[in-house]
Amino acid sequence: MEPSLESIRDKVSAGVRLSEEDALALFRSRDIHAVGEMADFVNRRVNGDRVYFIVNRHINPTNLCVNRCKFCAFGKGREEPLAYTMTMDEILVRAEEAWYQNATELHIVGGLHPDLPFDFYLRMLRIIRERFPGMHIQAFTAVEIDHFSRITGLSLGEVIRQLKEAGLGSLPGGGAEIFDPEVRNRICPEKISGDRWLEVMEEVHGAGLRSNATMLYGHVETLASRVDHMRRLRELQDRTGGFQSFIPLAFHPKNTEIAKGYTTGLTDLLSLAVGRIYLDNFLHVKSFWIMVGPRIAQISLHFGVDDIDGTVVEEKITHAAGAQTGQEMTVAGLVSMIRQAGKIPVERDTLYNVVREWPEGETA
Ligand code: V47
Repeated sequence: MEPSLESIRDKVSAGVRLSEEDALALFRSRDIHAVGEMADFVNRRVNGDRVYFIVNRHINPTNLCVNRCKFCAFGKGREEPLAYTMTMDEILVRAEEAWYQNATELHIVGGLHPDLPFDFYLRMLRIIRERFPGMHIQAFTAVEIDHFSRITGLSLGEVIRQLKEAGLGSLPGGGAEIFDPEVRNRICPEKISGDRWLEVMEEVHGAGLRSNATMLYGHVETLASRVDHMRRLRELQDRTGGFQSFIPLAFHPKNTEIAKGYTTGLTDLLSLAVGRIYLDNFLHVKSFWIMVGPRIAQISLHFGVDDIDGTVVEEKITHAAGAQTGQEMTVAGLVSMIRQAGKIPVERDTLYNVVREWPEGETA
């Protein structure tokens, strides 16, 4: 083991919280086995051998976006040929498909549309809740919540109250990117600040809703800015306890304004493992197989990850940026991937209630 990792391993074994310097040393390490072993140790203490997955469906109602983030290939201006906005019926057809596929969650996020009114989103939530009761609606990034507050003039608290009343169940973790203002100004100068993202999440948690947290890596960020990002997440989680899972997102460069290659397997595994070790107040660390690929997602189950998201079905954001993965994973595929890794597959709902366990021998 690299000598610099020994004192960190002692802290991890004793359950002592890591410092930012420790996290940096882990990111700099090339002793992937040692880092993986620590992450696995921490994960097992919390989740044992259980690995969660969810039967869900992503819906992206519009790619029109008033922001022009340089890392994003999904967002479009009104005049661009690939711009689209789904009708309510198009959204509902997707929700209905999900319902018939026994999905327990709809994951709905989109661009900041220049003129769709807040009422459209409230109506969407109400209709989905009415027609497909029991399906949890996880929708709108913190960036969209801020947008709703700006277009309506309502406070964050009031926006969240109305969304919750209409059927919003929780928030996904998108839009976090990297909080460090220097990096953020280079990759998404028009987007809300990191402080604002955290402020929205604090309000969301205060309103009794859970959310996730993401970190976009593999672009122009520094290792120190990744650690800073995770530090701010850990601090907020200490205050609210409202985050359910941490999801590092691997940057995809195609059709974006950031000239970079794809991330490597080593960077992907380190990001997941360091997240698991440093974020000692997050119960779940999730591999989004769409972004890291099913192979790394499977191996990551030995690097601190306890959750693979999900059946998905249709994915537009990463695929606009050159994702090589498919868009759908079957339950049988997820179960076998988890089992092959020597773990116990557990289908969960959005709030990590167990829907079904898949003990050895049972096939999907
Ligand atoms: O907010 C945009 C990222 C996010 C690119 O909460 C890109 O459970 C890579 O947040 N390359 C949307 N990433 C996806 C997201 C998510 C996904 C799965 C699960 C959950 C969850 C959340 O994707 C955006 C942005 O951070 N993104 N462009 C790109 N070129």
